[in-house]
Amino acid sequence: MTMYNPKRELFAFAVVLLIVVGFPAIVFGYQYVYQPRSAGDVKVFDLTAQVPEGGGWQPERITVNQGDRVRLRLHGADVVHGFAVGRLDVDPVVVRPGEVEIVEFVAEEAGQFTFYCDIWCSPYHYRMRGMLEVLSPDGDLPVEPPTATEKHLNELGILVDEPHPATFYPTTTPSAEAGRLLAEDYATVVEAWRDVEKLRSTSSSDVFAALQSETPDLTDEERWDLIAYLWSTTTTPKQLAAGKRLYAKNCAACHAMTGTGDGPAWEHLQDEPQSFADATTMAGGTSWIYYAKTARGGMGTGMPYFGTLFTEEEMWSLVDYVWTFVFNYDDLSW
Ligand code: HEC
Ligand SMILES: [Cu+2]
Repeated sequence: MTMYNPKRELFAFAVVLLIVVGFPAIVFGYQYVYQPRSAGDVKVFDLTAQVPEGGGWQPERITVNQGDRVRLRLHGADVVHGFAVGRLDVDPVVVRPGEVEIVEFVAEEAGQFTFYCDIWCSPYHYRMRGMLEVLSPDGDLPVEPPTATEKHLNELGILVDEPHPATFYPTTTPSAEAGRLLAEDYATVVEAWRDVEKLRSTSSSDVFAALQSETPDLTDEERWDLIAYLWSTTTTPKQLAAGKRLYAKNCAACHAMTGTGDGPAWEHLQDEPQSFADATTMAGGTSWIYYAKTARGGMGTGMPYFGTLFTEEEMWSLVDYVWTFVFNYDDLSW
């Protein structure tokens, strides 16, 4: 005969409890705690696009894991906006009021990526930025290696905000093609200057000063043609075309399509945008100064920063393009 054993009943109860509660807990835990850390999840986010005065992007920060497929449902709340992500291969889309746009991509690279509006939507349009964080498999957010700009600013002590009036500047528009023809007769001088890094860290005013002694029998105008040619050797037509596209979308609202600094948005700004067509200041600055200013932005001047939006190649295409307001490359045989 069996005796009622309270101990045994307790044991049976514990076993049943373990099966009933424990098993789902393990499955649930695996799926919801462990699984999202592994690659290949689909993460869906609703993102509202609104002018910065109305709140900008909501939410402003999105965090996913490396390898996740990210699906963004973009809701247009007020006016037409554009959605773009810097340094990622994601096609920009237009977000219209009252409509929902879907953007989908795989977050292949860990790091921080700025998403922004690429359509002029308000005087404060440039504040319409948010952050996409992609965590590495161990849950870290990799620290970005210092960019070329930061290295250069620190090592060479580039003064981004100092005025840089030129000692020498052209009074007519120098022609790169005229300079190219002259260059054939001044091969040794030209060869010594044909160094991209040297040309990017020297102002054209300083190059002119050096050419005064290196090419004593040229006129000032001819020296400037030679400089326009030297400047053209730091870029390519393809780079300039890319620079022009980026400029039209991101810079022209303030700096104007003509480079003269009086784009439609200039009156909302703290300071007047620089005129890239003004050789008296442009010739006094270096390409590195213009790169650094574009990357870092101004200090409370209204000049936005673009360093987190564009790749280094895109940044240089912009700087190269800005020089076309000073030098004429139009009829150059490249
Ligand atoms: C919202 C207006 C605005 C936009 C957009 C803008 N800028 Fe500017 N930018 C300014 C203002 C204002 C200044 C002058 C004050 C300063 O230097 O900080 C300036 C100055 C500059 C300078 C310094 C020129 C010098 O002589 O030192 C560079 C270079 C420049 N901008 C490049 C760009 C490029 C390239 C873009 C587009 C990718 C751009 N800016 C977009 C407003 C703007
Ligand atoms: Cu906008």
